[in-house]
Amino acid sequence: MSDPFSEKCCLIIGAGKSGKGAARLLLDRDASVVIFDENEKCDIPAVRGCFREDDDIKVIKGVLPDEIREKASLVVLSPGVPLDSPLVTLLKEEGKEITGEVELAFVCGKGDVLAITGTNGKTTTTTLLGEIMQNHVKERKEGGRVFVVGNIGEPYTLYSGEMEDNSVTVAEISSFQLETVSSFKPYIAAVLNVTPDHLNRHHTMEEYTAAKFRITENQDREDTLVLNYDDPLTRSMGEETEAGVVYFTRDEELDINSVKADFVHIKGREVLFNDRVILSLDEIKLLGTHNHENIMAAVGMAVKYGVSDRVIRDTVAAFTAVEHRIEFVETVNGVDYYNDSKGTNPDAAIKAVLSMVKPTLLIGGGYDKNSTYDEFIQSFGERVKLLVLIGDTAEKIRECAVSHGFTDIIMAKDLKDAVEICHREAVPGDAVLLSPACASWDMFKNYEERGKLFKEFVREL
Ligand code: UMA
Repeated sequence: MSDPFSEKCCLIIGAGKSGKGAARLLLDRDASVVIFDENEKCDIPAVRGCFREDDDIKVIKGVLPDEIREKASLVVLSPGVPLDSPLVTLLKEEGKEITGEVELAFVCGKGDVLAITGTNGKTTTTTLLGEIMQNHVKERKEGGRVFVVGNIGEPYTLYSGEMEDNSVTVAEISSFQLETVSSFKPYIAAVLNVTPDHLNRHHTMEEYTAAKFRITENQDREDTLVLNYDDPLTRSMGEETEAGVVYFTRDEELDINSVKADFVHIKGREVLFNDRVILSLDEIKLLGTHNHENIMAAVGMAVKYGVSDRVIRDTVAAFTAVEHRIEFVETVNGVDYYNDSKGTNPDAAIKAVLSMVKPTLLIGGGYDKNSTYDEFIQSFGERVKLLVLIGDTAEKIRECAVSHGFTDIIMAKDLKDAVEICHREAVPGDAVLLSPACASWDMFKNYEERGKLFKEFVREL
């Protein structure tokens, strides 16, 4: 059978990681490729430099010439491109075949796909499950490679071409990526939680939740969907999916036999799959009770995949925090510094705040995603002693804090200034936490850059 992408004219929108990954995949399948980026500041030679000289690829920025648009027979959207943007609307009106980077990767990939979505906890759960699967394939007869891809930062398309039938792909999938799937069908999927985020893109919670549900839309009874029973939005997905359901819950009072599904749950200090003890919470190194949910989700997925209890237990016990997620940086003058740059929405930042055991100086603020900050401020309790604000949302968060009676606030010029203010104000025994409750895009390329700079500034103190 001929390759459906061979000699196709493909237009990729967005010259970021996903756009480049999709381009590589399509070029390797003999397509001709145009990458278009709407940002006038896009560095065309740098993007072109990511490819071989003989690759059939053009890079264009600014305004898309009509003839390129007309010639395109397949359009691939990067996750950051909204489906209601003027360009996408025009392409839809013209009847173009439009797909997303994850859908393209799935169609071109091979092997088993384990996919994780949810507002928070995706990166930790994906990384943990990735390590469990690495240890699993090392031991099993058929071997195979494990790919940990997706929203976590490694574009899925970059690896699809390397996948074999015995490959295992562990994919972190965002709501942006799910908006453009059509045949994506993970063997095992998880939706960890759904709380308000990205409402500037999805407009309403209904649309955002519907995007998350798309992770299971092609699953059938041979597949598994792991869901958080304690979150009403994810719990109700269990009634709508065709897949077999595994719930996880932190509610020790819940009678799991009253619900027709498998359960991962906690009894005392033990994590169980139905009646079977898998591991003890005393063995884990991850900070914060919210991580119990991430561990339970990974356990549910791994058990359903057939990983041995021993491999699951040993891997979870050895697992430490992922970069940028309540990551311990250094102790300076008796003050502990934590980098939670991945706290890109109020709910994630609340989890970080609640994990702090010392009086905390909190650095917050960033890009405005139309979030509200009341619950974030209310979570401070006695823990947060000073709030240092940066970025576009600084004033909005300050007003919200003051309306809740929290007035120990300093407005900083930038992240470096915020770190220096905390260094000046903290006393031995305090903690400093960067957990902005906002995306980074007003001041930084992404949350990784924000987190790395934070660590640099701390190490310079
Ligand atoms: N662009 C356009 N037109 C638009 C929008 C963007 O031309 O309408 C261009 C921008 O000018 C830019 C490029 O598209 O040059 C960026 O594309 P992108 O925003 O899709 O970013 P990528 O570099 O491809 O990174 C994406 C994910 N980014 C987003 O979803 C915003 C990364 O997730 C992911 O790691 C990467 O693919 C690999 O899969 C980041 C993220 O912030 C971490 N995700 C959000 C989150 O976790 O909250 C969803």
